[in-house]
Amino acid sequence: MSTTFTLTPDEQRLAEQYKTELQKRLKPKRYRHSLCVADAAVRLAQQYGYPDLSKAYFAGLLHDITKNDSEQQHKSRMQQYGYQPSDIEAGQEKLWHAKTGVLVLEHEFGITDRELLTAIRYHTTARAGMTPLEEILYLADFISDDRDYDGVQEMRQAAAQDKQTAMEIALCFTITDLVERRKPIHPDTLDAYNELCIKE
Ligand code: DGI
Ligand code: FE
Ligand code: FE
Repeated sequence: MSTTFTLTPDEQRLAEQYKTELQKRLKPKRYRHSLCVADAAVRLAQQYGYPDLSKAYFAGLLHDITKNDSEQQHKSRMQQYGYQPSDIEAGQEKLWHAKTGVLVLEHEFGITDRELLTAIRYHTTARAGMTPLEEILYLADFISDDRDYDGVQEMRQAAAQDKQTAMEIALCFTITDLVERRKPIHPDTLDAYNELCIKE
């Protein structure tokens, strides 16, 4: 599907401000990933009939804003803004950026849009009962142009054909990988997987 999508002049100014901020916070590879996920989120929003393409774009752009923060930065943000990580979260650094990203966007960027914020909060683990934007961001993160893992082509094809199948493949991929590496699986990830299995 073609991407004829343009931001309004106000949104464009905001996007430029966010990009400047992202370039300060992220390594070049992660910055490029953020731009690619923003594009992928717009494409999926168009394919799945999600109406707010700008929101999909901003969710993609901002989703990894704290990804390159240090362990100490994550910990002090969680403490400062009163986020209590669960036991699994506390031991899994990879999960922190989805939570601290939301804290930064809420408290430092003044973003109040709950739909955008929850999409970012659950972009790593997924959860049961995901909103359309949460699913779009979750999948956009898997199929963005910068991704090159084994199986990315099948993942892109699935996302283009059917959202539910794509979610199943993505969750199975993640859970299998975590099991192989003997990593704990976040309950939200298992809830998302179980929900899809039960729906079949
Ligand atoms: O930030 P990205 O690299 O773009 O992607 P992401 O936010 O989806 O993070 C992927 C990482 O998160 C990957 O190393 C696996 C990890 N992860 C995802 N779900 C879980 C998880 N790690 C644990 N321990 N448990 C999970 O349920
Ligand atoms: Fe991420
Ligand atoms: Fe990402």
